[in-house]
Amino acid sequence: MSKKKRIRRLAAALAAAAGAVIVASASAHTTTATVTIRHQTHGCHTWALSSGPYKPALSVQLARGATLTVKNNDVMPHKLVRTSGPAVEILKAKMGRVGATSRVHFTRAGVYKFKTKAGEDYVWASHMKTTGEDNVLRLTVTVR
Ligand SMILES: [Cu+2]
Repeated sequence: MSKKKRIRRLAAALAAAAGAVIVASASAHTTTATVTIRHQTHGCHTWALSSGPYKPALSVQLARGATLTVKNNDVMPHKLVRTSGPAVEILKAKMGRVGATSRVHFTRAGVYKFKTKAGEDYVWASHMKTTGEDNVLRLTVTVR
């Protein structure tokens, strides 16, 4: 095999492996997921699923029995609230300090919708200015 061909094959194998990783993370067999809230100048806050992009609205696919952790790294408190879907307990819904976490354990299949209610900036962060309307963080969790 020529060197060029070998490199091309290697590139194809790497691309296939990368594709497999993406498929695995999106599968319904995911049993834990972490969503992190961050502060940002435009829109005040966004959140991201593991190392994914930060956005105001997220969707997550989980397997039955999975646990979702929400971590608040914003400069203000957030309360996690369910807006629709099956009844489910939210442990420590009020995340009132940097690094506070809230947990939801899903035992039933269904489509759950959540949002957060943001509070006032912590005193030490009250000088921070943001631009645009504050985002309302929304999350759709599909449990199969
Ligand atoms: Cu914020």
